[in-house]
Amino acid sequence: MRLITRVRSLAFVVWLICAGALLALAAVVGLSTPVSVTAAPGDLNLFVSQYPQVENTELNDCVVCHSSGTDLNPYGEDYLAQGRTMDALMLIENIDSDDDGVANKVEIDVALEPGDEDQTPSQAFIPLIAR
Ligand SMILES: [Ca+2]
Ligand SMILES: [Ca+2]
Repeated sequence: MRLITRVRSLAFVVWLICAGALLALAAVVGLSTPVSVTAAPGDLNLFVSQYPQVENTELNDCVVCHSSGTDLNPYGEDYLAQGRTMDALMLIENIDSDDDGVANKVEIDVALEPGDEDQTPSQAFIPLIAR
């Protein structure tokens, strides 16, 4: 009887150690995984509400804020940093999130991605667009 009780106690201790190790592993994996943000349908609806001119363009898509999968592009990061609201969209209109030399709103007006530095309007058209 004593032996059975000891074996059960030992099994319980081993189970506790394994469970603790699994929890520690899960915590390490969780902490080392980059934070990703998934666009809520509300974010895109908000964007299209603010900029209805993009409704039938490629900007009516996750690419506005995401570079790939759930990774945010610079515009998405700025939008997130400002609180993911209509006010956030307006607060980041006049900055150049992707550092391509053109303000976000100017790019949005011509349906180019404000978070993709490889998409920028021709420098010759910028004075006309920015009016
Ligand atoms: Ca830009
Ligand atoms: Ca751009």
